[in-house]
Amino acid sequence: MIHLEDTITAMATPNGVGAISIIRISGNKAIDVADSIFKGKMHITDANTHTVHYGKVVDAQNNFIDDVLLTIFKAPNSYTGEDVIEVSCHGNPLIGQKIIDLLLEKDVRIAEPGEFTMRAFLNNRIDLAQAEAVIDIITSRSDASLRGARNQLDGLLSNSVSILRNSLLDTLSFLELELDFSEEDVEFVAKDELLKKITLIIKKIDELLNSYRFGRVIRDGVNVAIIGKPNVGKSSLLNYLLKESRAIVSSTPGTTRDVIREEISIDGVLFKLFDTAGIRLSEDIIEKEGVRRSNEAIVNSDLVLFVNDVEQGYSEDLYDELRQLTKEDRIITVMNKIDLSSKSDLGDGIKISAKTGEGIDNLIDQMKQSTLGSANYSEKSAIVSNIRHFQCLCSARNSLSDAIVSVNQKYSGEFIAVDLRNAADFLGEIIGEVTSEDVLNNIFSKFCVGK
Ligand SMILES: Nc1nc2c(ncn2[C@@H]2O[C@H](COP(=O)(O)OP(=O)(O)OP(=O)(O)O)[C@@H](O)[C@H]2O)c(=O)[nH]1
Ligand SMILES: [Mg+2]
Repeated sequence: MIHLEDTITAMATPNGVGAISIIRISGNKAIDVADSIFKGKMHITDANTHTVHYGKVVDAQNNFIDDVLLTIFKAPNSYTGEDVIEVSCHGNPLIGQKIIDLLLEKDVRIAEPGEFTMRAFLNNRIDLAQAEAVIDIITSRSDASLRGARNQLDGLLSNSVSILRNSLLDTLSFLELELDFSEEDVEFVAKDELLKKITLIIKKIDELLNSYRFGRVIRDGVNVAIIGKPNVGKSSLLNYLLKESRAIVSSTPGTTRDVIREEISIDGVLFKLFDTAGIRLSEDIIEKEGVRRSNEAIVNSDLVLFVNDVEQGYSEDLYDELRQLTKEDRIITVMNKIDLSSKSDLGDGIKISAKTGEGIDNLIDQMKQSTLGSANYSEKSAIVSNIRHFQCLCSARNSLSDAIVSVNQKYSGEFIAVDLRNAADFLGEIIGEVTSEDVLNNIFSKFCVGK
């Protein structure tokens, strides 16, 4: 249940020792409650919005708890749109907890995870896609994902979706008008005009859908499995990419047994590298388990670097195995150890030496190309990066396809109207114009308490 009338509080900073901790209070009692535990030069009930006040927090017996700075944001100009107080105290969890305990004695309750942001949404400070961007901003681990989340919080996706939805609602209202006059057989919307409009909206939805692959890569990074037979130089390649000697390299085949996970950033995009055990038939229990984990890494990867030793040649049989576990366009074939080879024909694939570094730039280009493609999105492009948004767009698109069938089959306007209404509702779900409480709870429960 959503209780907007409660005043809520939580630590807004991580639990632990730091220079300062911040406690947030939001709701219509926030200012009164804060005033009741605060001794400063003036009562903060008399203070202006967006002002900071120095003073002491004291308990009911006037015992000193800490000296603090208290910041006031009066509704509606606050994060949640309600009266908000932020108390900055010394960064000792004991102090923060004492202050929260004092507040809890005063008809204030602890906030649920994400409840501050949920209130910002319910009070129309931000829409749902923007609220989801807040969690992405907090959890982003690469420059690219941070930029993507910022773009979403700035409303680029929301605007695109709103424009499409409004244009659908416009069309729908004409159609409904026509239905009202159905007796008189007037046509407010010419059917070919209607088809044109729907087709145009589908095209725009497709553009958004197409941005998802890019958006997901930007947001979540790219899982890259380094796969190959034993001793081909997988761990050497990992080390070269990381510019450090992370994995053990040796001339003994079967050196790597477990999956080693490391991250690199290429052009601000996070690539999560998984160095794996060389794949071969083995009776050794540990090695067998290693191979099982290698296969798991393949299944979970967006990209497979299929490493071969040029001297031993390309392993056709392993490629066939790979193809059982992943799609062809996810596999980059790499021919390693070119420094050792005097062959003139080194076969297909990207030729590298994990020892000298030759060809690695090429490989990196190919990794970028395979995941980002020729995507040419600017800072101002609306990009879909969230699977929920992607699914809503797919559903909207399906409803619009149904609408086109209805028009072509000359079904009554009511059928077309239902399809258009569905499409508009699916678009509305993205920005939270149409949303169930379950969806909201599901989204906001992923937040941390205090956000
Ligand atoms: N000359 C040369 N040697 C290489 C190159 N890459 C790897 N090696 C050598 O090949 C041997 C195996 O390298 P690793 O990186 O351990 O191979 P791996 O594929 O991880 O092997 P496993 O973990 O056993 O599956 C080591 O002796 C490396 O020094 C290369 O490009 N050139
Ligand atoms: Mg290895």
